[in-house]
Amino acid sequence: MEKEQKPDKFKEQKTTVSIVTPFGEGGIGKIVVSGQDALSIVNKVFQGKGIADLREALSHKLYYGHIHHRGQRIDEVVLHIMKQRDSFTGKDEVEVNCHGGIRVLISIYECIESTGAEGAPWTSLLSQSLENNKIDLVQKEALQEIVQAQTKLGVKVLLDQYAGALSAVLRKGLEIIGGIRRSLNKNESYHNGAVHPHLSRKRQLDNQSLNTIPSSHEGRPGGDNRLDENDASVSALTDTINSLLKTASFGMALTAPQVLVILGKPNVGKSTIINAILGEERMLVHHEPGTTRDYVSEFIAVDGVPFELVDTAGMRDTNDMLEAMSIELTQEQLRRADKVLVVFDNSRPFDREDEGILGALNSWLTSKISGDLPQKVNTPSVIPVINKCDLPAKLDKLRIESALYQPICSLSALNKEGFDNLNRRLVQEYDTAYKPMRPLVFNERQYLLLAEADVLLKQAQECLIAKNKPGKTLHVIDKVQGIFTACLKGSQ
Ligand SMILES: Nc1nc2c(ncn2[C@@H]2O[C@H](COP(=O)(O)OP(=O)(O)OP(=O)(O)O)[C@@H](O)[C@H]2O)c(=O)[nH]1
Ligand SMILES: [Mg+2]
Repeated sequence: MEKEQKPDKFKEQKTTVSIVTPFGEGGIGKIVVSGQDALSIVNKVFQGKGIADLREALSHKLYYGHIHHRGQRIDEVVLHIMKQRDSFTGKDEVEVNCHGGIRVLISIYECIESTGAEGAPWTSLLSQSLENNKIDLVQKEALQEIVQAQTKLGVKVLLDQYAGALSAVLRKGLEIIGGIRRSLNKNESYHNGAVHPHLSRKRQLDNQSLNTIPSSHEGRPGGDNRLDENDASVSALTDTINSLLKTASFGMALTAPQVLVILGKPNVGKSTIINAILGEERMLVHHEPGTTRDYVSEFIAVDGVPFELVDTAGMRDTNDMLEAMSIELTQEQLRRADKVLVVFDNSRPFDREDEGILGALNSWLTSKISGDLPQKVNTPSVIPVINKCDLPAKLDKLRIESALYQPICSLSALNKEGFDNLNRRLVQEYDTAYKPMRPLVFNERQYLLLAEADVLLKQAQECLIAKNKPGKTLHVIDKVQGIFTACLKGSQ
C-alpha cells in the first residue's frame, strides 16, 4: 500500500505551467497552471481586484487583476479558478487569460515558472487528466487529434470519440470479458477439484465426485450451458472487435490525410486536373511537355475525408539532367503515396511511356502489399483516369483496363467534366454518412491492439469448442482483458 502511494504523492506535488494557445498574434492568450500549489504559486504574482489572497478563491469563478513580477506590471489578466474536483486535470487549476502575442505569453510563463511551477507542454494537461482518471487513453488521443483535424467531419468524429463513443464499446467489451472469466474460473476450479472455502463439506464431496465425470463435461448439469454462454459471449466480442476493425480505415483516413499522388507521362493534363479539383489556377499548365518540374502538394477534402494531393513531373525516359532529377522527385513522392491517380491522354495512342508508367505502378503496388514500403491501414489503390475526353479518342482503353483491373474515370479537366465520379471513387471505401456517436478506431495503436485481441479470441473459441481446456481458455481471455485495458488505459 505504502509503495503505491509514493508515486501518486509525487505527481500531486508537481505543479506545472503550460502555454495552451498558439504562438502568434491574437486577442487572448492562455496559460494553465495545474497542481496542488497552483493557487499559491499564482497568488505570489497576482494582484487582484476584490480578492487579496487567491488561495481563498472559489471554484469556477473569474478574478480580474494584474500579473506583477519583480515590481513590474506584466499584463492585465482574468483568472479562471477550478478546484481539483471540478477541473479537467483532476488537480487545482488556474487559467491565466492574458493578452495574445508571443512576448506577453512568454513573460507570464517565465514569471510563473520562476515562482515554483514546472514548465510543461500543453499536452501534459492531457496526461495529468489521464493519470487522475478524468479521461481514458482513447479520449486523450481524440483530444490530441482534434487540434490537428483537417476537416469538419474529422472534428465531429473525434469529438464523439472524446465524448466516449469508442471507450463505451471497449468498456462493454471488458464487462463481457469479466463475465467469461468468472464463468471460466468457476469451470476451472470445478475441473481441478478446487473448492470454495465457504462450501459445506457435503458440497465439497459432491464436487469431488462430479470431477470424476469425463472432461467432455457431458452429463454435467449446467456445465454445457455455461460453455454455450461463453461461446456466445466470445462470438459477441469477436463481432464487436470485427466491426470496430472495419471502422479503422475511415477513422485513420480522417486523422492522417492520405497521400494522393497524380502520375502520368508529360502533358497528359495532370496539373490541369489538380487545378480543377482545387477550383483555382494553382499549378502552372502549358502545352509544352515538362512544365511541372518540382512536386507540389495541397490539402483537399472529399466528403470530409482529407487528402494531400501531390502534382508530379511527368515520368518518361530522358537524357536531360533536370528532367531526370524531376522524375527522381516523382518517384520519391510515389513511395509516400497511399493512393495514385494515374492519368492517360485520350487524344494520343497508348505508347511506351504509358507502358513504363504501368510498370512503375506495378512495382509500387507490389512493394506496398509486401510491406517494403510503409503502408497505412487503408489498402493502397490506383485510380486510372483518362483525361482530354473532349478530344477524339485515340487511346486503347483495353490496355489500361487489362493492366489495372480497375474501372476507369473519364475526365475533361479543361471543361471540368467527370469530377463527381472521381470524387466518389476517392472515398468509395468509406462510410462517410457518419451517424453521431458512432464508435471509430482512429489510430494505429488502437487498431493493432484490437487486431491482436481478434486473433486471441479465435484461439479462445477453438478452446471452447474443444470443451476440455478451461485453463488455457482462461489464460487467453486474461490476455484479451489485458489488451482491452491497454487500449483504454495504455500499457500498465
Ligand atoms: N483538350 C483538352 N486539353 C487539356 C485537358 N487537360 C489539359 N489539357 C491541356 O494539355 C496541356 C498540358 O496540360 P498540363 O496540365 O500542363 O499537363 P501535365 O500533365 O501537368 O504536364 P507536365 O507538367 O508537363 O507533365 C495544356 O495545354 C492543357 O491546357 C483536357 O481535358 N482537354
Ligand atoms: Mg504539370
